[in-house]
Amino acid sequence: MILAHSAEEIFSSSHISRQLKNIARKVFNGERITFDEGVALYQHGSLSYLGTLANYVREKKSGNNVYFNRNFHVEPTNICVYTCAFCSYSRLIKQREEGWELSVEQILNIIKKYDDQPVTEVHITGGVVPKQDLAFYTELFRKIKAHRPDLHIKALTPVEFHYIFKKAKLTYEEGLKLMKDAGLDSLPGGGAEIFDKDIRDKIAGGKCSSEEWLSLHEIWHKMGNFSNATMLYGHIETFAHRVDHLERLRELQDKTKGFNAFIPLKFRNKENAMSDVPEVSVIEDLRNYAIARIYLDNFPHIKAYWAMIGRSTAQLALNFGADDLDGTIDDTTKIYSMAGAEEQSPKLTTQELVDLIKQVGRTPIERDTLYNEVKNYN
Ligand code: V47
Ligand code: SF4
Repeated sequence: MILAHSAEEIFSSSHISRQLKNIARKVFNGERITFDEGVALYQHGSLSYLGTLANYVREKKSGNNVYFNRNFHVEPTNICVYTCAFCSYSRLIKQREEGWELSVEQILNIIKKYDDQPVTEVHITGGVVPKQDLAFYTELFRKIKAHRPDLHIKALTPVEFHYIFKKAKLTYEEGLKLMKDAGLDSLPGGGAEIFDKDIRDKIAGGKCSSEEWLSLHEIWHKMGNFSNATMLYGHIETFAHRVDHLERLRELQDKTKGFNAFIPLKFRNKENAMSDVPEVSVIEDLRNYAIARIYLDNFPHIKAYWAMIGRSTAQLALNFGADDLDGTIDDTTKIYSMAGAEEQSPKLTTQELVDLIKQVGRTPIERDTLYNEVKNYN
C-alpha cells in the first residue's frame, strides 16, 4: 500500500486545512463535492490525501476487483481533415503518402486475423476523411457482424460522427440509428479533449464542439446504449478547466447513466504542434486519477489506459482511484506511440495483465465491453 493516510490521520492532522477535512468528511459520507471543492483538491490536495479518498470511493464501487478485456484496435486512417495541435498521429490529405487509408476489405482482413483468438472487442477510431463516410462504416459494421457476430464493435467518436452525419445530411438521431442497425455496439470516449471553449478552440479548433460531443453521447445513451468519456489533460488547461470538464460529464451522467468508464488521457508532447508544452509529472497523473474518482461519483469505472501512461504508472493508478486497465491491445494502436508514450509497441498477454493486477494485491476480472464478467482470475 502506498497510502500514508488513514481517515483518522486526515481528521487529526494539523497539516491538513479545514476545507480539505470538510471535503474528506463529505467523501467518506458518500456526499457529492462541489465545483469549488474540486478546484481546491487540485490546488491543495497532497498525493497521499487524495489517494486515501479516491481509494475509499473505488473500494466502495468495485471492492478488490480490477477489470480488463481482450481487445484490439483498428485505425482505419491517420489522414485527417482536422489539425488538432496535440495530435502526433494525423497527416493532412495533402500529405497522404505519409499516412494510411484502409479499405473495408483491408479492415476485414485485420479482423479475420483474430478468428482463432478469444478477443471480445474491436475498438475502431482514427482520422476523418471524406471517403470513410456513412456508406463505408455501415458496410464495415455489417460485414464485421456477418463474419463474427459476438465481437463487440466499440467505434468512432462524435468528431467522426459529426462529420459523417453532416455530409450525409442526417441528424445525430438518424445517423446513430443507422450505425446501430449496421452493428455498432458502443462508443469509445475519444474526442472530448477539454470542454472549455477557449482551450478547445486553441488545441482542437474546427472539430465538433463540446456541446455537440455531449449531445451525441446523450442521444446515444437515450437510445439505450453505453459509451465512455475521456479528458485530455496536462497541456495548457487550468485546474478549473479540468473540473469544468468533469462537472459537465457528471451532469450528463446524472441524466442518462450511460457512461461506463472515464479515461483521463495524459497529453504526450512528442512530434506535434505543442511539443514546446512540457508533460506533467507522474505525481500529477496520479492526483488527476484520484480527483476524477472523487468528483465523478456517478461513474462506475475509472480506466488507467496503460498504453498511454505505461504499465508501471497504470499499476500505481490502481491505488489512486482506477479499477480498470483497458485491454490486451496487441500492438494495434499508434496514437500514443507516435506521441512519445513509454509503450512503443503496446501489447500485453492476458497472463501479463493478470500478473500486473495480482502484483498490487487485487483480483483480476476479465470483462466484456459492458463490464459483464467473463472470468475471475483469483
Ligand atoms: O481523442 C491524441 C487522444 C484520443 C494525443 O473509450 C492524445 O475505452 C495524449 O479516446 N497525447 C483517442 N492524448 C483515444 C481514446 C481512447 C483510448 C483508450 C480507450 C478508450 C475507451 C478511448 O487520444 C483522442 C485524443 O484525446 N490523443 N493525441 C496526445 N498527443
Ligand atoms: Fe484528426 Fe483526431 Fe488527430 Fe484531431 S485528434 S487531428 S480529429 S485524428
